[in-house]
Amino acid sequence: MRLLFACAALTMVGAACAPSAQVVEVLMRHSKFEPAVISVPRGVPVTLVFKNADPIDHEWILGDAAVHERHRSGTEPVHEGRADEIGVPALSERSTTLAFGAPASLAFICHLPGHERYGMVGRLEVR
Ligand SMILES: [Cu+2]
Repeated sequence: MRLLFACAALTMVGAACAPSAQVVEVLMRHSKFEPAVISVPRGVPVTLVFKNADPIDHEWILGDAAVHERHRSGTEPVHEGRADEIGVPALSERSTTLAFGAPASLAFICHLPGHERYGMVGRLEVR
């Protein structure tokens, strides 16, 4: 009961319901990610809050080279239910919570047509 209460209280102020969770806001504006480089500690849940300020849809796809190649070729157009593949409709907000067990350097890219070429790319560093 005590834990549930703590979670509810945390949720009211917009934080994730997890111990020591970090919140990182990622703005999608003018078809760019701000910030374009995100550094997070390993072993700690991180809640990423995506705010799309553009009048067009965007997405945030995190992964290794193979993941991005699949999205580039269009063989995985749908990514519902994946915590590391988030569609963010125009002028809306979405969030996801991830945790990483080991140091890593992963690209995140918007794979909607033309967006990667325009520069809608970034990098997540797990330290
Ligand atoms: Cu985009």
